[in-house]
Amino acid sequence: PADFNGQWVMVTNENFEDIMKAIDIDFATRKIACHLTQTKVIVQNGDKFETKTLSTFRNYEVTKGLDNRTVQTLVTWDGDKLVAVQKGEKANRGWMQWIEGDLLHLEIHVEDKVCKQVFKKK
Ligand code: RET
Repeated sequence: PADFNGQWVMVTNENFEDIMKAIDIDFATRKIACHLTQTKVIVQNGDKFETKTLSTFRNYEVTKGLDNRTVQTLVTWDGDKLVAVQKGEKANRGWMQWIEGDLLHLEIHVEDKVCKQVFKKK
């Protein structure tokens, strides 16, 4: 499989606010969160991943939700892309993550909203 190991610093973040709205993150949190430079720390061992999304404001570990909803997450490989399907109350929820050169791409989707994030290897 592809190698995602490392620290990745956000360079672009499109439509993140739409995603936060779609999972009902409150206004005050959204206003702060959409300006954060997020860092992703990934520890990968073959098919085993520990991914943390860090920021000066709040952190996120994939096993814990931000919106208190229960989702059933299934992550699979599509070639060298990681594809997550998150079954739950919100339709079409999940994300896709892949590497191009020294960039990490992450596309997050909920309902009809799509957020595109790009991170650069530190
Ligand atoms: C932050 C800041 C506080 C508010 C919100 C956040 C959202 C984090 C998200 C992370 C998704 C990570 C994924 C990782 C895949 O490997 C930045 C913690 C709402 C949505 C999909």
